[in-house]
Amino acid sequence: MEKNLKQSILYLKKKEPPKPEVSKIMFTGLDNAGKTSIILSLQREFSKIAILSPTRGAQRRMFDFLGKEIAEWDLGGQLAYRIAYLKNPGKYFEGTEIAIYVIDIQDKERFSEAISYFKDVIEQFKDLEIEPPIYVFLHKFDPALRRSAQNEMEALIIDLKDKLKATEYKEVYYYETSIYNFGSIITAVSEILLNLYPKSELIEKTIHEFAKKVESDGMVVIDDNSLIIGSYYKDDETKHLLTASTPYFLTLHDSFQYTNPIEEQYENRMIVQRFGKNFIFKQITLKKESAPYYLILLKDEPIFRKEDLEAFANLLKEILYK
Ligand SMILES: Nc1nc2c(ncn2[C@@H]2O[C@H](COP(=O)(O)OP(=O)(O)OP(=O)(O)O)[C@@H](O)[C@H]2O)c(=O)[nH]1
Ligand SMILES: [Mg+2]
Repeated sequence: MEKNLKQSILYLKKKEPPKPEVSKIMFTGLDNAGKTSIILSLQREFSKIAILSPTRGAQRRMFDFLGKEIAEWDLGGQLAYRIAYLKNPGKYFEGTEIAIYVIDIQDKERFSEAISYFKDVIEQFKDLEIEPPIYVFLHKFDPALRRSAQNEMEALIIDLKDKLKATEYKEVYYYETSIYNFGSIITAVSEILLNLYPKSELIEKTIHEFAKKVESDGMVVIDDNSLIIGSYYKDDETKHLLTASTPYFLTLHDSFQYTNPIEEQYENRMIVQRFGKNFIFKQITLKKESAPYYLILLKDEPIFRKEDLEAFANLLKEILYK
């Protein structure tokens, strides 16, 4: 089994030499839609979300995703800025590889304005002769709202989708998100970014094999930006348990590190027991001086063999860095 995987890695390495180019990901939408909050929650900067003010103009951040450089653009959505972007599309929209269009679904009064700006954005893409996929985040679909007004919200969303569909833009995809359901944001952004990454299937396979070997019901591998780079889930319930708890494990890990810097030689592991299962959180460093990755495994027994983990980490390293 493992041999096959190694062969696939070798094959892939020959087939696809690494491309060091930068991918531009643009967050856009009206002011107050929640773009900056989404970005900050991925960075686990929760305290900053509470005191957020409107973004001024275009804010850029560079980060690394699986060895690929990502330029993340957060386009402040206040009207004056939107006008400025549309006047100078070359500066703001040029080179967009992925667009994330955020709509506040709690703000019905502004749906028509959101649709109108969506149309403006695709006009810019047309003029620039680019066709990036647009991922529409139907945002602020909070857990409380899901409980109290699920049907009403679903109806609104169907209507919104119909209107966006009428634009006949080729690639539009939808995600329902909320910062109060961090799992929804992590899952959406991870899926979107993994599309950029040709090796993601191999990572998925490697995780699958390891999970089976250590008899785990489910497992996620997360990078330092809270993004899931691969996962295995026995069933939907396991998926829900793991994606819902992932951000909290990361936050807890952050806070321990903050109060008590963990030294390399100590084993960096947390075990939480819940529902008769063990959640094992483990940090792994694949390459010196680069950001760590994190594993969360759901298992009956809170143990696995060190050799199995090492073999897994080595395979992952092969895929990501060689
Ligand atoms: N209920 C709820 N509120 C949210 C959610 N996400 C963001 N907010 C709130 O929405 C407000 C606006 O969020 P921002 O992230 O600043 O919005 P923005 O899209 O960046 O706005 P501009 O920078 O002006 O374009 C803040 O008060 C957030 O706390 C969510 O999922 N649910
Ligand atoms: Mg903002």
